Amino acid sequence: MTDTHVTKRPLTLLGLGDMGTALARAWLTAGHPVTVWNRTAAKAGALAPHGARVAADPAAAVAANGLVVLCLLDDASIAAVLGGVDLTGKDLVNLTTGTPAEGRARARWAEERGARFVDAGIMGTPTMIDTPGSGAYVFYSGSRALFEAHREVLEAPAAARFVGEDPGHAALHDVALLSAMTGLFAGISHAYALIEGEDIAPGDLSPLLSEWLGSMGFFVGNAAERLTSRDFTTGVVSNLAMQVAASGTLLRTAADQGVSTELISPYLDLMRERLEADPTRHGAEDTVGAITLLRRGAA
Ligand code: FVH
Repeated sequence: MTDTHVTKRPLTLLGLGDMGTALARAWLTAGHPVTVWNRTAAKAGALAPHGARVAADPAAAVAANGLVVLCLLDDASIAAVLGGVDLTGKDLVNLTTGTPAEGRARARWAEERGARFVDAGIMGTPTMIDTPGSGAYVFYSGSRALFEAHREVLEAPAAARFVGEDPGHAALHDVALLSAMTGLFAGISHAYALIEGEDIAPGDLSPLLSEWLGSMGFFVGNAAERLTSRDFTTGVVSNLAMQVAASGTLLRTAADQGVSTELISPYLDLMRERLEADPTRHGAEDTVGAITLLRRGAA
């Protein structure tokens, strides 16, 4: 008789905030034995009835399994939790949000302690974890061997996207997408502020805004192509000179509506700076050319 029972691989999870708890539940639901530890013990205790094994301290949690996942508040909390813990031979996966520099430093730190390391950036909220169709996924970078060895476990709560062996690149992808989202949210906030006090309900503007932002999504691919070719002028449909002239309308309307321009002015200023540097040449460009001004701090 063949034993068809497949044992799911065990893991340790340190950090049971909103995200850590969602991840723990997903792994438990998928049948993975999970050892947990959390600074506030009650959050770990709450998972015991769901099958989690609760470790008394970080050292015991790390000793329990070869795969150790971190989902803590920030990089400083990793040092607070794992300082002095023996990591020899462990596979560390860091789901804590951090900068690329922190990811690279943590990789060196792990290597010095005899551990393999993968950094990660979670693209999703706790409610999107283990929710089919939510679109949540996680960027991973660092040791490809570690990632491939644990891919099945890592893909249980959300899809996985490995973005290379530079341990800083998961965080860089994460921060790039979150930064774009920040600008998008800023623009949406300004739009809603403009209609406040008028006889236009936010709910009436909402579908128009969604539709418009969707149709402007072409800018993402257009920018990538122009930044790759460094050709900012061929086939331009809305040139920089026109866009800068039109920006006056945006600013005057905001003033008339009593709305601060603080969320949109920096981008409009950047376009104007690009134009004024060489009006004849840059005036015919796509606005993508303004991106070249942003790397002021680069060596
Ligand atoms: N929640 C979200 O929407 C986002 C989605 C994208 C990814 N982020 C990042 O995920 C990390 C964890 O986020 P979280 O939502 O679980 O955060 P909290 O609920 O605030 O839980 C924080 C956990 O970290 C523990 N902790 C904090 N400082 C220390 C410390 N010095 N020593 C030990 N543990 C520490 C905290 O413990 P406790 O307060 O329960 O005792 C929680 O377990 C994060 O990087 C997000 O940016 C989430």
